[in-house]
Amino acid sequence: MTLVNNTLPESRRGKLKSLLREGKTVRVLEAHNGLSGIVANDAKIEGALEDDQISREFDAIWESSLTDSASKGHPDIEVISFDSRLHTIQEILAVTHKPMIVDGDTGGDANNFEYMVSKLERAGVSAVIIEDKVFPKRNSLEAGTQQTLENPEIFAQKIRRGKSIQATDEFMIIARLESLIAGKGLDDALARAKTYLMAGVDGIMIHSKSKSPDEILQFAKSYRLLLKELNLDKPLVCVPTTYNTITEEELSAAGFRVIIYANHLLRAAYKSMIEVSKTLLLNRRSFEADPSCAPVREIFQAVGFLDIKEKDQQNEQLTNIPVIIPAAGEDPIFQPILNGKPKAMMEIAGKTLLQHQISTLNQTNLNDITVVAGYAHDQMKAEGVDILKNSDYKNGSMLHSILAAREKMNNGFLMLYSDILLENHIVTKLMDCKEDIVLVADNTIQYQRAEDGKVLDFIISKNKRPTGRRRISIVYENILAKIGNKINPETATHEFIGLAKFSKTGAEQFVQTYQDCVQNYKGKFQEADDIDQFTFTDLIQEMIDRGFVINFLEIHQGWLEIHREEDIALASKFL
Ligand code: SPV
Ligand code: MG
Repeated sequence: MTLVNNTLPESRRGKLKSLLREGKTVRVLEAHNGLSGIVANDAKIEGALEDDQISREFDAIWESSLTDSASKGHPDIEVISFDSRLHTIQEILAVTHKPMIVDGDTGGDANNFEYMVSKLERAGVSAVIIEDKVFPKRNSLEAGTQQTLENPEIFAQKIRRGKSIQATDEFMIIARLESLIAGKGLDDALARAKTYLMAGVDGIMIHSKSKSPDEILQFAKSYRLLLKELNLDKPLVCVPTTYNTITEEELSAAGFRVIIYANHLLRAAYKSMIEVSKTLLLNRRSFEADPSCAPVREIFQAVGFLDIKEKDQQNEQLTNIPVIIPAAGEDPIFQPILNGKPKAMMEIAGKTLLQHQISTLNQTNLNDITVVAGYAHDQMKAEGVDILKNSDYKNGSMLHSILAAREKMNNGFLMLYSDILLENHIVTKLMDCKEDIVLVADNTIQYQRAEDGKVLDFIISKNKRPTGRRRISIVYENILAKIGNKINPETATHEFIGLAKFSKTGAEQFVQTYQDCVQNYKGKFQEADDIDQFTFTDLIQEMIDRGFVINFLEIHQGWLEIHREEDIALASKFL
């Protein structure tokens, strides 16, 4: 998650000074682009270690000239322009919240340095470290490289100019001593430290490429005395790349207040890249390289793509998801009172069944409603809905009517049987479900037997719940194992109420499975005697059998179906 790290320059800039003021030894890790910035910012270990409970992370980020240059395929010789460095710096700042220390190389001349200070401070950087070499410097780590040190007075003047230009008290300018790198010895380093401290620098970094920490430990000892002499308290910084067996604890005890791991993420990435590229060449496929690669999903997680996916799903719910009401069939039970009208036009409590459904849907912001009419379609009338004709309604099941509205399914949809009355909260809860396919399932049959002979769409839940306690769950991890009206009611855990939600992905899976079944099957199919008559629940069962996860939202009552004449009186009461 990267936007969570969003922080303003003024909130970040002072953090390094605060950590130092608290007396903390600041642990810093290098970053050279946005992704490595996220790693440095977010890396954390927590847990038990040798009887201790530990929680460790990095306190700050080092924007290194070596790794910034190398990641651009260039040597570390100040050939990468400051603008390009600033681009990397901004890239890292945009996705992190920890304080940043920038490797300012030599800082250029005093004029250049003033602009550098101004731009870094404005960006929210906490400190810049400049080294006392002559521009264009050479990286310090390679043995035998020619190193030219700057005149200490000229360098001190650069520090004074930088300090005079910064706008806040929070920004720090740290002077990096290259005497040990250039073979000039401890005395030169100490003399320079004194000059720079007197010029007003905020801290000193002593650099070394020795395998042993001895020379920097010796320097630290003398530095302590120097601070005493000058009556100052300025933090000492080290970069233990070559003398890497000394621990943070030992460095801290020697007086170092900032410890920088200056290049490790880039080196780690480079080593892995070489290994993986050779493994691909060797095997001429990627299978063998996979253990050396992070799963794509982990990268998605790190850069915030999974959050985007979730937000998109929320948007999808906010936007008007289409509702499809299949209402094409003829219902002989009600014909005496319907006088040739479709069942959806049945009057209950002063409104048609369809109008009741429309107002429930509208109250949950669902206004894109398509009714699929068949029998007596010219009598199907309602305000604010699209009426789609399925002329072939006699030859198929309700599923075919649902699929007649296929072009409404592209971004997900809701499906509602046409003879169901619902309380609004059921639709609201369904809209909150994030899974790709969710059916609404009533658990009443766990407490009360289904009426004898009544044909219901039974469900068997994958995770059987302990029964006996009445409860309504709005936790959506419920998964279907079976659905159909031929399931033994004794083994059923729920009843499908005729309302379901499909996300964009769920709708794609639903339509593809339907098309595959229609094209490739003949004769008996799931509970249907013939594939031509297969129903919505048959298709859902087929999807379960094919390994798709079908979720259900568990409810307890709050809805009614109009299947028999006596349901009309019940419905009037319900409404
Ligand atoms: C860097 O990381 O760019 C440094 C430290 O300046 S070093 O490479 O050790 O010089
Ligand atoms: Mg550098």
